[in-house]
Amino acid sequence: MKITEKINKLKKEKNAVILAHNYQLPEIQDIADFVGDSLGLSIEAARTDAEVIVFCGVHFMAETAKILSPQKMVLLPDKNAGCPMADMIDPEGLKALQAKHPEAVTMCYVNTSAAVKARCDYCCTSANAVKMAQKILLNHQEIIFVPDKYLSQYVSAQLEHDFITWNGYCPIHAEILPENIMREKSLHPDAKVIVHPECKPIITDFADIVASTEGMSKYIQNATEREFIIGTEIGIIHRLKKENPDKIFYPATQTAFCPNMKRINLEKVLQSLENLSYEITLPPDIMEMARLSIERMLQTS
Ligand code: CIZ
Ligand code: SF4
Repeated sequence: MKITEKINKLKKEKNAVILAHNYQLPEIQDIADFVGDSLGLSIEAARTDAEVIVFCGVHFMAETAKILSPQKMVLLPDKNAGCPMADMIDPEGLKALQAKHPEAVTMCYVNTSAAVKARCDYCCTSANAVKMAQKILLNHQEIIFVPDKYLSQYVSAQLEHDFITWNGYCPIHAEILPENIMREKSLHPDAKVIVHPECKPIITDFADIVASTEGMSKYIQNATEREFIIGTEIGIIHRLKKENPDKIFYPATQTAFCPNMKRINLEKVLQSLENLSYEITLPPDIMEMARLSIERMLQTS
């Protein structure tokens, strides 16, 4: 039996669903029941009737799914699939920053651990960060926005409001350089440049469109243009090609490759279903405290 058949058979036996992030390997996206960004995957995790969720993404995303579906078993097929950006902040560091700004409310990017989310008032994704901040600003002046300094600079420029920030960033998106974009633009002058807000401001300032991965997918499906230079993790290109067989995609750079996202492969998904590994567990108080900020994130989608 082929490995994909084994996975599908076990999936039925265990009443499991496979969720895959947009940055996962093509074969993982192809076997998944749902492919999306962390916001879409969280919504799907909360909505599914399955008893087991095999979460093909990184650790903080699986934690978010667990918080939204505490009664379900959430599995991460590789226990070392983490996010270096999420690891750049811990609850103690955030607590110290909050102590310096007692009047401020705290918004965290979804790329944070559950323990950090438990100390936050709001959580956002790259798809709704501008909207969330705009809403919060109706009632509050001071916002601590952690941990991504580039996302916070991007939102700050959109809203003309300064945030209290943290020195975190995505090492993959930060490595997308102006010369990469310039090179692709000189080879494909008609291509639209579409980049992620985790990129440095010098990249987001230059781009035609700044969007989350779901934003990119939506924009491109509705676009009349045919060619696109993609400034985000290259895993998304598989999905974009499937959705738009008549359009052409050029990665800004092939080095925009997140090794953590690529840790999961078909063998590990099969093992995960066979052994029900690696189960995500969280202390009940952390889940309870983190849930509020995540529910606010879901309300602003
Ligand atoms: O929110 C997500 O899933 C991430 C990390 C990126 C994006 O834009 O989808
Ligand atoms: Fe984290 Fe960047 Fe990898 Fe996304 S692409 S999981 S933000 S390191």
